[in-house]
Amino acid sequence: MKRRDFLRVSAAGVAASAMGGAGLLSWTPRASAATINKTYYITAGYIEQPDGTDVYFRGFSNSSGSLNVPGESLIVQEGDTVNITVVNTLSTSHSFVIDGLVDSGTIRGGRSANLSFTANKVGSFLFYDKLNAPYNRLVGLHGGFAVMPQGSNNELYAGSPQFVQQYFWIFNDIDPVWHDRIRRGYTPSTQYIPRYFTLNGLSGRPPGAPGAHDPNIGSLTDPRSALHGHIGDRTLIRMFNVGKADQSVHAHANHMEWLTENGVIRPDVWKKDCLYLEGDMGSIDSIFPFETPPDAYPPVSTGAFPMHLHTEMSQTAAGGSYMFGAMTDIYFE
Ligand SMILES: [Cu+2]
Repeated sequence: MKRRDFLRVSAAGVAASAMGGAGLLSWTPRASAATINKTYYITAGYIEQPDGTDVYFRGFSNSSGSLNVPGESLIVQEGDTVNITVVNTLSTSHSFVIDGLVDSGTIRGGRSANLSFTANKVGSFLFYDKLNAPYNRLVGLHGGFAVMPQGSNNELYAGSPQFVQQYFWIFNDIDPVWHDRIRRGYTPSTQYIPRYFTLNGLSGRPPGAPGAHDPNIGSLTDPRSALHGHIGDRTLIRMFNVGKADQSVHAHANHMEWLTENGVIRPDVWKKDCLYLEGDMGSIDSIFPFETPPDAYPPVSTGAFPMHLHTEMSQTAAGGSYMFGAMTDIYFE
């Protein structure tokens, strides 16, 4: 791989990618199916981690000069024709796969693929690179894809509990030794030791830390991750775990309505504060109901509450730094 294949992603570069995607995703139903066109550029570069270490990533990016990890999410409607062009700007082979919907096969270095499929399954999906599994996915080649039921703007599937807004939460865990090994074209050969934990590509920056309150650097304020709502703004969260570590997703303030597990609709909707999210592409759909927090005293209807993972390791970076892991905030406005 040549030096020019690499992009140096500074804070400014990350700004461009983070703000390129919508934070709070809305959806307007259409009477008839549409044709959706999207181009992803497979690019590579470095993203600075909370301890200052630059770690190598690859992404499905919005331009040949940016690096988006995860790739920008897409929401389409059942029945839409989806045309996706994947431009592989790297010298390595990659693929673009949405299980059950599309599989590009191998896209060799320097080549492009024009994919077309009908979005004939509703729900939450991951697009990812299935080659060299799981390594290409782990180093950043993944993103969220959703198919809304035809004519609906408030259901996960026909007849599901309803919501008024939706987000993707894509979790990853990062072993920088593996990432560097993949950069050099080898298969990782050491024990997997994740040192960084991300939500939608970013880690927490607690108050006082460099980058705190910067939505392009910290996951606590990233508009793709932090939930914002008023009482009653029921919020669908489409969660994926592209990393290898199993996680427990814990929301404060309200219990979450647990709708699906690994793509399967649950027979009953349970309300839980912790949801078990399997590693290696586990998925969950849940609704955060934005109800008046039942346990706060004195009673409150506004304020910020955390969402974090319940493995202690996932709340750290670089083997120690606490509160620099996979977390965000939930803002009652
Ligand atoms: Cu907790």
